[in-house]
Amino acid sequence: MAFTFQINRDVKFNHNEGLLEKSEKNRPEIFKTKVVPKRIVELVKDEKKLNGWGVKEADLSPVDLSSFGMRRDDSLILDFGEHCVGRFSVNISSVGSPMDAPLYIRVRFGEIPAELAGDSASYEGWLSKSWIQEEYIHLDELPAKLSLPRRYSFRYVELKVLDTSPKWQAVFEKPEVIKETSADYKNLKEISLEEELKKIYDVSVKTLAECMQDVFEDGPKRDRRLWIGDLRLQALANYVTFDNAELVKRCLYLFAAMNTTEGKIPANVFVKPSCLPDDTFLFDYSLFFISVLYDYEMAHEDMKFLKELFPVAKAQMDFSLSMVDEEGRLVCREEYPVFIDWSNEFNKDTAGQGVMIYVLKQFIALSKIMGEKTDVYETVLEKMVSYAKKILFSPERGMFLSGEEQECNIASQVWMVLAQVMNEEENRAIMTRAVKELFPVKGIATPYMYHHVTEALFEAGLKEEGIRLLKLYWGEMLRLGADTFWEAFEPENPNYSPYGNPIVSSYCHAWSCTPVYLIHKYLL
Ligand code: RAM
Repeated sequence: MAFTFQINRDVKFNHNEGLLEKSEKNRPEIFKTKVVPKRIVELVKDEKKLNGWGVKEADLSPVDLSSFGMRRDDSLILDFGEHCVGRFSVNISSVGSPMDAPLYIRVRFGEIPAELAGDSASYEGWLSKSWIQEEYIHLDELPAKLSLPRRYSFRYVELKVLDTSPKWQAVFEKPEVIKETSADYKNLKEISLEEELKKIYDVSVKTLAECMQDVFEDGPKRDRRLWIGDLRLQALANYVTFDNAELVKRCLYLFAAMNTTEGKIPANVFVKPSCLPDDTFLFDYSLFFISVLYDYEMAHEDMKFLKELFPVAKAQMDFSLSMVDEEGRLVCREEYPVFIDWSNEFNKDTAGQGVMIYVLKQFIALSKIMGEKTDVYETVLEKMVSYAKKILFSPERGMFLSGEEQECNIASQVWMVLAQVMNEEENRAIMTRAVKELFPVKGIATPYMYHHVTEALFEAGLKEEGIRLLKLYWGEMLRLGADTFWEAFEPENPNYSPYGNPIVSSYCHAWSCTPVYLIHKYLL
């Protein structure tokens, strides 16, 4: 795991009130629906499920709750039958003698069973433990309706009585969640597909919907925030499903309003309690602002919007050009890393060059729509492509190499293919080699990178390989029990968590929602 915190307190940000107002005008409607638990379950060890935990139906059912008094250390797990993002409430009363002590309970929320099997006290990971969805609550008076103010992301809710008194028991009734999403299911069209792909399709739609909130969040459990790398993929998946154009606009306005005075777009922004950019910068994420704008234009031609945001896109591109040397080589800086994937175990120079070429082409296309001159950009593009072809491509290996060690990794092939540096036939040959020599992919835990690998296979015309990877990667998450697709999954090491403990991992994560986009683009 190599994603590290950045602290860049000296960076000066713009705060364009006009653009922020526009982002506000595009704030989405939040649709709310009530869901009640479908059953009560118990945790069971199950090696076939993620982290070795599954559930089985308990003898008690939700309708029996009103006659079930709970005393010290009693607990139960409510199963809502689907992944939910929303607000939880439950009515609690006491039975027996008068309530001679407060009720003390613990409420835990889990997207997967394993989260409830863990003990939060043992968590020592580098990510804040404040993300653990667990509350300790005192109630002095019963009956009461407990309505938790936070929004949670879960399928399972564990209610545990830490103490009552020997004289009375607590009774829980009418547990419910009011689910929240800005995805309008009315816009979703039915499609027909063979069974396994349809299941993958449906779960990726659900993943997307759960992440569509007031902004496109990366994960409704964590980080509950607008990250541009996730946004780019969500927007693509959104156009072929819910098609909430305003939500994409809102997110683009937010980034555009809060770039740095040098023109750099931050990797993520906060919107609560007020709009604030994060002082984290990833080279490729910044560039993807242009990509999201380009994709938006392709999906919803909107000249007025493009005119508003083009100067911000141009500032980002002009800043990025300063990182390209005379030969056409992208020279990245340590304080502005290329992300590509969480892993830092491989060299990212060539992949970074591929991303820059990919985005530069989109920027030139946008400039042409704007009627702007493009010669400066075309010159750099030519140089970058020629550097890639002459220096980075190895005719002997039939693939691209990266860094001083001349490393041949999957990310380089993928981004050079996505950037269409070579022609169709060459791309096909490159990905065919990659499949032969670099598959099965190892050491990659993000669906984000797996998305790009799969897309590169389709782009190179290797349809069967693309389908195989879709089924292998996203299909395997389903086999391990996924209701929504995860933030991290390393097929060769399924129980891997980037944080050393599943309780802070996100099991509904935007950057894994892309099968729906890939299926629409390449298979329907
Ligand atoms: C993590 C999140 C987010 C991603 C960044 C780079 O914090 O998973 O989705 O975009 O990494």
